[in-house]
Formats: sequence, structure tokens, C-alpha cells
Amino acid sequence: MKKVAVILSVVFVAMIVMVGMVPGIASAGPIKLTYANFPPAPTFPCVQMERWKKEVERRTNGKVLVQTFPGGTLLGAKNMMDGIIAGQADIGCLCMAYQPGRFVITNATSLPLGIPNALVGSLVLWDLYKRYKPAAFSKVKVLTMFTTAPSNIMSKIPIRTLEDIKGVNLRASGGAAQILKAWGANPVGMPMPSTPEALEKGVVKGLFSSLDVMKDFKFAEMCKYVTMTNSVIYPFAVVMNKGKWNSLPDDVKQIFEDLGTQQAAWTGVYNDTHVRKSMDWSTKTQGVKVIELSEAEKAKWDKLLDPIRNKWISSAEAKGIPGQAIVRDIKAFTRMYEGK
Ligand code: DTR
Repeated sequence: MKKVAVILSVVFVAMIVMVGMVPGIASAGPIKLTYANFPPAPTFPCVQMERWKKEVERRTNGKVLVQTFPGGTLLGAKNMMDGIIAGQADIGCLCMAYQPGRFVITNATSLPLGIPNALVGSLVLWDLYKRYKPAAFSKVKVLTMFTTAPSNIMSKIPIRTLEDIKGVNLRASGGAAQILKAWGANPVGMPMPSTPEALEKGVVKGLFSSLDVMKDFKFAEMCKYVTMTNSVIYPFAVVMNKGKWNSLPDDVKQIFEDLGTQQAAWTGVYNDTHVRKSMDWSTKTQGVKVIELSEAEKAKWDKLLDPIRNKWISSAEAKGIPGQAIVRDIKAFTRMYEGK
């Protein structure tokens, strides 16, 4: 009897050891995911990335581990989407405005349609994505989307009137560049990480973006004027390699799905709050002056933007994209999230 028990326990231990060596049967350890981002670590796209990583690791009890790569160390601003499709990283964060022709539907949120802040912008963009499921994203799994706060002009020279902005080289991308053009500026397109050098070298006299960058890129040290225009937001997407997504267990997929809207809202609130902190720092410690356009002047600036919406609608419709309906939806979602 004793002998049988000994033999059985030896067999049992041997089985455990063998099973442990067979991949797939043994508990395979945590699922490791890489997450690439293009701007430097202190900027909002990376702050939201770290928050998502922390949430995922907590909600999965460490079953999923996320390794983050800020600062373009794994993929850069312009090859993010293709890099994720190719599997160079599992997850990537991209600014859709840097490829305006590729993300036509979601970039419609950069039209002058009066999105008032980053929270509303993020929820509107996420709803727009879910309603239209644009073909531009068919090769990836979209985890979330969000936007910046509205854009304003940061410059080395004071800009108070349309005369002041005429012919001035200002950096912007995508829909925002069209707006600068309508105001008579000379838009110079480049991703955000290239902007510090362009400002230092004098290639541009300023930029048009949300004001978080005054602090996070220290632009307040060079741009001593901010002209408040409260115009367009920039849309972002976080995408995942499709094969990698398909390989995830269902409980993990569910956690990622739950985080879709939550991460959009979290980032919207973070951006709106951070813009206020950034401007506080800029005005109090860097001597930055804020220029408010007079009502009459603002009316002139706004009027110049009217044709942009109509031009976008007709060019979208010509490509078979329902431009009219998209603009109508963006306006309706905006009103809804403003509580109107
Ligand atoms: N406004 C867009 C996007 C943007 C705003 N803040 C940051 C910080 C880091 C990277 C991109 C952005 C832009 O001008 O590119």
C-alpha cells in the first residue's frame, strides 16, 4: 500500500514538472504588451498612456503587463499606424491630424464646429468613430480616442488683428493649418516633436495648438504672446495590432473595451485641467501675455472660417463620404455633451 502511494506521488510530481514544460498548458506568465508613443514623456499623450497601463495592470491583477515607449523610441508620429499594423509595437498612440488624407471622417472633428473643450471633444470623437467605423481603421483594433483642448495662437510677436497675422509663419497640422490659412497666416506643417527646433531656428514665429504645450514643451520660454481664438481641437487615436488583439483572452478584451469610453473621458478632463495649469505657469512665471480679440475683431476671424465647413462637406461627398451627416452628427453630439 505504502509503495503504491510513493509511486503515485512520484508520477504525480513528474506530471506536474512535464506539464510545466509544455507551453500553453502551463500558466504561461503574464501577457506582455508594448505601447509606442511619439512625443516626450511629460506630454499629455504619454500621461494618458501611463494611466491606461496602470489601470490595465490593476484591473487584470497583473495578468497583463504593458511596457511603454514614449518619445518616439519605438515608433514616430508618422509611422505609428503602419507600425502597429505591421506589429512593430502592439499598441500605438497617433495624432490623426498629421495624416489628414488618411483619417478623413475622424478628422472632421477638426473643422470649425465649436467643440468647446477636450472632454466634450473626446466624447464626440469616440461616438463619431463608433457610429461610422471608418475603413481607415479596419486593419487595427481601436482602443480609444480623445482630443486636445481647443487651439490658440502662441507666438513670439503679438497678434491682435488680421493685419498682424498676415503672412506670419505659424506651425500647425491638418485641419488647423487650413484655419491659419483662412486667417492669412502662412501655415507650416510638422508634427509637434519637430516644433521646438523650428521655433528656435526661427523657421516659424509661433504655433497653433492647445495650450498644454506652453508648459510641457516649455514654449512659454520663447512664445511670450497667446492670442485666444478657442478654435479647433486635434483628434487622437490609440490602436492595437489586430492579431495581438485576437490573441487576448475574453476577460482581458472586456477590460480593454470597458476602458474605451472611460479613457476618452479621463484624457479629456486631464487636458482641460492641464491647460489651465500650463497657462497659470506661463503667465505667472514666464511673463506670457494673453491677448483677447475684441468682439468686432473675433467676428471677422470667425467669418473667414465659414467656407471651410462647406468646402469639406462637398469634397467628402465627392469621395462618397457622407460629409453632411458627419457634420450634423458632430454638432448634435457636441450639444448633447454640453448638456444642451
Ligand atoms: N495640437 C496638436 C496635438 C498636440 C497637443 N498637445 C500635444 C502634446 C504632444 C504631442 C502632440 C500634441 C499638435 O499641434 O500637434
